[in-house]
Order: sequence, then C-alpha cells, then structure tokens
Amino acid sequence: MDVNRKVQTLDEFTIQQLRDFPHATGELSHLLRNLGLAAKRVNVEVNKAGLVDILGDFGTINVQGEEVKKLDVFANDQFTGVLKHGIACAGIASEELDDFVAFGDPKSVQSKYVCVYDPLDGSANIDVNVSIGTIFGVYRRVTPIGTVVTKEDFLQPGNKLVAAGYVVYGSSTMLVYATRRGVNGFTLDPSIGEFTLSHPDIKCPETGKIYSVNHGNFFKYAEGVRDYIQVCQQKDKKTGGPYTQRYIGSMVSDVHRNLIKGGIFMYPGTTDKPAGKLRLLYECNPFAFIVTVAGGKATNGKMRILDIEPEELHQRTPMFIGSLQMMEELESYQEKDNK
Ligand code: P6P
Repeated sequence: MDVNRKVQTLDEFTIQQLRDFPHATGELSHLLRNLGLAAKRVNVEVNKAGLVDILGDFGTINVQGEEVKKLDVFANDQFTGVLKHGIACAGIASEELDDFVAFGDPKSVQSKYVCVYDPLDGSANIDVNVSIGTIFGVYRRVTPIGTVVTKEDFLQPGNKLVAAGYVVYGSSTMLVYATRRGVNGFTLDPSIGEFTLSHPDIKCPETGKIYSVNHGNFFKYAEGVRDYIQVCQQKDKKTGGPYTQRYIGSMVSDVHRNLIKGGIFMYPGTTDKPAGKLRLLYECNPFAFIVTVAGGKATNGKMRILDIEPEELHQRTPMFIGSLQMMEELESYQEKDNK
C-alpha cells in the first residue's frame, strides 16, 4: 500500500533541511519546531477568543479555576515558555516586555541562538474577529556561548538574521518562515494537529496591483509618499493602475497577502510621528528578511530596513515593503523627500 507521503509536516521539513547541512547541530530545527508548538497552543486560544464572555473576561478566574489572561500576554507566555525550556535559545526580546529576558540555566547558556518576537500583533482586532499574527526572528548570539546573553545579542541589524517568520491566525492558521535558502509556508491541519507544507518556495511577485496604507493619515505623509499613493489611484497603462487598496490594519495579514499576490504595504512616518508606529526588531526586520529572501524589498524610505543598526529594543521605523518593481517606483517619488 502506498503511504501518502505528499503531506510533509514542519517537523519533517526542518529535519530534512538538516541533510543539506551535515555539520548542522539541529538547534535551529529544534528552535523552529518549538515556535510551531507555541503557535499551535496560541491558535487554540485565539480561536476561542470570541467566547471570552462565556469563558470569563480577561483578568478573571474562569470556570476551570484558571486565570483568564489577555491573549497577547498568554501568547507571550507560550512563546517564552517553549523557548526557555527548549535547548536552542539563550534568551528572548519581546514586543510585550520592556526588557530582554536572558535564560540563565546551564543548558540555555550553551545555546547559540536568541529570538525576538511580537507574540500577538494586531491583537486589537481580536474582538472583531479580524486575523492576527505572531512575528519572530532568530539571530546567532554575538556574546560567547556559555555566558548569559546581553542586550548586544538583540541589537543586531536585520541583515544578521538567521531565520524569520510569522504565524497568521486567520481563515486557516499558517506558519511561514524564511532562512537564506528560501521561504516556505505551512498550513495547520487540525485533523492531525500538524503544520503541513502547503506553500513551498514562496516568491514575491515582481509587481502587483494592491497597495496597503492607512489613508486616514494621508495629509500627514511626506509629499513623495502622497504623490505615489495618488499614482496608485490613477489609470495608467504603464503601471497598470488604478490599483486596489487593501488595508486590514493587521500587519501580518496585509503583508502576507501582498507577499503571495504581489503588492506594497506602507506604514510611513507622519508629521507628528516621524518614526512611524511599527517596531524595527519585532515587526519590520523579520518581515523585511522574509520578503527580501522571496525577491521583494523593504526600506524605511531612505535605506534598506535590514541595514538599520538598532539602538533601542523598542525603536520604531517607517516601513515600506513589497514587490520589487512597486518599491522601485515608490522610491522614484521619495527622492524629493530625501533631499
Ligand atoms: P493603524 C496593529 O496594531 C499594528 O501594529 C499592525 O499590525 C498594523 O499594520 C498597524 O498597527 C495598523 O496601525 O495606525 O493603521 O491602525
């Protein structure tokens, strides 16, 4: 009997990747499987979020006598817990925590990786049932193995990322991750409780017809950004305009859609918030790595996101990311902003 081997789980995929790197220790594969486990646990709670009135409001004790945590706190606990108790991570920095967390136990200090993540991005959308997500990045530590990690291990530019990925808790739950070898997407099969390879070798289309931006801030954007947005809205045989405007207000969903279909996502700086809203470490660097590996591009309006040298754990940056040709067209309008 032929066993259906077309289904390849995340675990099988990460272990198979090891074959191409005989000297690999398997730590990165172990770390990615840990992240997948935490994502499955978060997925269960996210899917119940609509029942919170039945299960009890956040901060209360539910019928099982358990404290009902805010979902983003719950998600942060899940990712931090699996990584702390795994053998592949020496410490984490989370969008949910003011400072980084060093795992000081004897096993963890021997690990060569650190993780950064936004455990539940877009959580304000939970109560209106809009898709939300987790965003993560993996760095090789810069401090000596065997010592407790320091802030230096987390303040690395995105071009030092070893891997990055995201989970989108949507109509289906997907985990997408990139290494320098490529970007692969896994869809959670609830019948077996496994992430299974559904989108092998994802490439970002060179161009697209979707632009994503919060029009409410339009008059606060720089002139070049406003000019480009108006180009997106006009009929143009060369660019194929007018484009379609799609903006969910959940970065993981907006960027995931544009990665698959082609498009551009913009969260520009504004006159009152020149650095924009999105966090460099937890949101922008991981997505910049993923989209760049897939053939797209990401900048802050002046330089590649991946080349920014971080100075603070929670620093923000303007973010422009998406299909290469659309990014290059945007840049031609931004030249006036950078004079
Ligand atoms: P605005 C969600 O709060 C988030 O951090 C991203 O997921 C999303 O892209 C952005 O903020 C939306 O911000 O200001 O347009 O509501």
